[in-house]
Amino acid sequence: MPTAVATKTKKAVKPRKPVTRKPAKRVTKAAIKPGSAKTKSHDASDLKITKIDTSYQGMNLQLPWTESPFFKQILEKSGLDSETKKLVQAYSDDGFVVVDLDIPNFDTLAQNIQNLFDKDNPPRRIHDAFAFSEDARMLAAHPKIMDLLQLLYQREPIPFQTLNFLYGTEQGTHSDAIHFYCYPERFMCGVWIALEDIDETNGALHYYPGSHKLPVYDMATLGVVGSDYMLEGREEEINMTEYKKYEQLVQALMEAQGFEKKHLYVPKGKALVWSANLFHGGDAISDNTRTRLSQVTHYYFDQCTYYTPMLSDPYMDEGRIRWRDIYNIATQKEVKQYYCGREVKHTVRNKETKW
Ligand SMILES: O=C(O)CCC(=O)C(=O)O
Ligand SMILES: [Fe+2]
Repeated sequence: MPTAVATKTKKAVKPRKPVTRKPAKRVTKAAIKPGSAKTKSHDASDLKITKIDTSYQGMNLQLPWTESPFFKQILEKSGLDSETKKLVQAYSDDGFVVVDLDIPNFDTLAQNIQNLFDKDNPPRRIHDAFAFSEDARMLAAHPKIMDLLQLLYQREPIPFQTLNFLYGTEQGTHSDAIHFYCYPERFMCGVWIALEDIDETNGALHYYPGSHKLPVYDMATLGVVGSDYMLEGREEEINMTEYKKYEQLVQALMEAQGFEKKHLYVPKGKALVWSANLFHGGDAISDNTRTRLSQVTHYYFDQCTYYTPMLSDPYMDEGRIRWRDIYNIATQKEVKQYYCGREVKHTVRNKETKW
């Protein structure tokens, strides 16, 4: 499993055009206690990379074992110690875990990441900072995170993109499975790291425990042909139009199904791992003087195929699937894709190549 973070080679990834907003000072208010709403967290320090037999009655399903219908049986015979069992059980039940990363020199690292943002006209987010920031790359491929994900998925984790935020995103609730997904299903997750204290006023992350157990909804569920936007070169436009319908669906789902909204009020250094279909988003910022420095890394796992659901219609024509080329931030290599153990090659479609 790749844990070492190489320091030399850099991939020329062009960060996306940043969205700018007014600069604000980074103020930490002594009166506000981060983590005051008590977020239970686990210690990620002593995890042993344990290879677990994820089969049940000779069947090894193409699903993360934590999301398998045989999870209980597999966990019982896993041989994991009781603390690790609790952590894995929590991930299976809730779709997330909060962990202490306990990274040395964390303040320097956080400061280095803050320095990536232009002081006078800071972008609200930096896409794929790992390409030019060793700190962002180190966080994305951190051994503690890689070990934890290896445990939870029993496959090699593939960090494939980083997002650094200076401010709260105020992003509507969603499941990442609408943006990037895979087959076999559910082999994807996000790791969100607080690079400064997070509380009620600086736009905390929110999430709905247990919501990962819902089906994966896509644009076609709403009767929308997302691939048309790709064919017509209107990829950006779908976000402003049909995606709003998706956000409305999610709101209605959370309410109708009675999921409880939780907020990640944590001190810097804590990380939340969310599973592929856990619904989450960014809270409103109530204090505009506050930043919310953070990093999200999205991970796939090996032996899968990878695609963008919002622009795909697998059941239309011969199957319109917007495949993704994946670069592994940890190994610094392009990732081979597999279907049931067989290597497969896809063409990443766009307006020119069509289907
Ligand atoms: O940081 C946030 O507020 C949400 C980010 C998010 O949803 C993501 O990166 O997948
Ligand atoms: Fe997300």
